[in-house]
Amino acid sequence: MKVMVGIPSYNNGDTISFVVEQAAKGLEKYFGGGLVVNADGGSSDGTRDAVLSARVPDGVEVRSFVYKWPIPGKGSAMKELMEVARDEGVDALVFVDSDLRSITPEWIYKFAKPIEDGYDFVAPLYIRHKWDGTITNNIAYPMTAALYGKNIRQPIGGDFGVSAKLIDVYLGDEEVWKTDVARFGVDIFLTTTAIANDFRVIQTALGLKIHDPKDPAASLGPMFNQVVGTLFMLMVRYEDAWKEVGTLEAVPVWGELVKGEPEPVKVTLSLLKERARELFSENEAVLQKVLSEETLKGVMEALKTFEFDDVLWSHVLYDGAAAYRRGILKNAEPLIPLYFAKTADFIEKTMEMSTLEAEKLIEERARVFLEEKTYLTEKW
Ligand SMILES: Nc1nc2c(ncn2[C@@H]2O[C@H](COP(=O)(O)OP(=O)(O)O)[C@@H](O)[C@H]2O)c(=O)[nH]1
Ligand SMILES: [Mg+2]
Repeated sequence: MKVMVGIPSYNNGDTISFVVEQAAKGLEKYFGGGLVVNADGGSSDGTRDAVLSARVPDGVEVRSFVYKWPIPGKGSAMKELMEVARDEGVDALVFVDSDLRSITPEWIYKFAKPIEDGYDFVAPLYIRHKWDGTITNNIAYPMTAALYGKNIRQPIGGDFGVSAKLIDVYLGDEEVWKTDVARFGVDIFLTTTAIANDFRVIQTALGLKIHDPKDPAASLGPMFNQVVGTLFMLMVRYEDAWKEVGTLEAVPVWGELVKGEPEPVKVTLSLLKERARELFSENEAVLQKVLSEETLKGVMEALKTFEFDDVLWSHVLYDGAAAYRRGILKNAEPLIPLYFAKTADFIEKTMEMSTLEAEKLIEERARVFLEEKTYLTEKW
């Protein structure tokens, strides 16, 4: 089987050579060699030199290029990595992030082998610190579960295995790459496209995910906007794939998940609260049009106490999706303050919990989103 590892990067000079080396070892050990390709966004910190000077075994070829697609972002890098994979006629493309510090050679096997076994899309299943992945835990996971009925725990984990057949579908629609799919919308696009088109999907058990984490209030606003905007766009496109779904289906897991407590992620709670209130005031006029009267009332109360339950949160996202469909909401930006408020609630509730205990709350959230789905279908 011909396997390629694709690595998007932008200023990851400190971490990327480790990723290249682990990937190359995996290719050599499990597939007798292969191709590692880096698509860079024009880094100024020597990222590409770090890639090209990584020490890799014989039989592994390493390439690095700066993508040409005019939108700067992770998605543009992944688009052009898929074009390379298609031109090279690879059977499986494995995407891994360039800031991963817990990747091992086995990860490459775990992403590529299920493709050989007939799967088209391999989602990662790893343990992340309870405060890492707040967009995953608050939005991407419960929304994907409730809408499409697939229990994929890490729909935007960032690392994926994809088949050649699926690559053709991703690249088939040029227009979509002119949207936030070219940025951080890419992960939810890859996952949703695979499930909505009934491709064979599996999760692969990887252990811990350790990477350069982000403090939500300081740096996750734009990412939220790109992920949620793309999710709403895909809801319109794939309406027929989710509207009738009323149950949550388990998605098979390849391998065994190892347990462990990941290194702590720092979150500034006071900044989340402060930014939630500030940005809410700035966006209040549009939110009055987007949210139902009851949801708006709940949200205003939540901004006082930072008690923000899952029913209310699901209504915020469902109101947002319906407003997006009607053109009342052009993008997800006005919802950022509510994501911050919901995240503040989660941080406070899980302050004393282990990651495993916090995990139970997140699973419960997916169930609530599914129960509340009629709220969405009535408004849609
Ligand atoms: N080429 C390119 N890669 C990017 C860009 N932004 C992020 N990436 C890469 O996408 C991957 C995930 O980004 P990261 O910031 O770690 O996001 P997170 O882990 O999802 O919070 C990393 O490998 C980044 O280098 C970009 O603008 N251009
Ligand atoms: Mg990262």
